[in-house]
Amino acid sequence: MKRIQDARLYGIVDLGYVTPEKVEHMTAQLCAGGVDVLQLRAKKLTASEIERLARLMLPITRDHGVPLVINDHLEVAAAVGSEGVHVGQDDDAVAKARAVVASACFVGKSTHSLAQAVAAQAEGADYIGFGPLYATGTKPDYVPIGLHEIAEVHRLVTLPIFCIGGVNASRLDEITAAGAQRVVVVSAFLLATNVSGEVRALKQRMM
Ligand code: 3NM
Repeated sequence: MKRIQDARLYGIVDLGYVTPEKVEHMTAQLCAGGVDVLQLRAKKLTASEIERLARLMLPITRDHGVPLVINDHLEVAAAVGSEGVHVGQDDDAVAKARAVVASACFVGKSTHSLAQAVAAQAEGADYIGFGPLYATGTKPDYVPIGLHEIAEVHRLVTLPIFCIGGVNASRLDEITAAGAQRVVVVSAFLLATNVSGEVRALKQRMM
């Protein structure tokens, strides 16, 4: 199983883009392309439906040695034994997450400013998301933070930092030039004509 510390490319199966029937196929394509970690994110589904989808994904992700992260739903992460769980700023605290999930389960947290990034590290997160860098249809209500704080967040925070929000192949060079070492890509993968090819091409540029 890959370790979160070694991950550079983070994919998300977001049910805003993928229908439940396509979750297994999408999971297989993202893993085949080479994502290092994969999240299940479904803002509008019930916990039991998310649990059902997680159980479909796990044999595929484990076959590829890719950790599966459950977004928001601590109980689902605990029930299915996922390798990771992810919480947002408005969700449960990291300590609450740790109390619910297994000790081996890593905990990630979304951050949208330098102050939140520093706070998430102090709170004991295992990794952070940092963004949204650009305006994104996946989180339409969030104000983009741009690229200018990427270098500073890497000075202030020693955890793995996954830059997120509007990341795609045509922006990757400016994002890495700004100091990003790890990225999350959602819609640019899920909407690609050739998902595994898109992942593979971007992964090569992250190594
Ligand atoms: N979290 P896309 S931005 C799920 O800034 C998510 O915390 C963000 O999707 C954050 O790659 C985001 O399609 C959406 O822009 C990323």
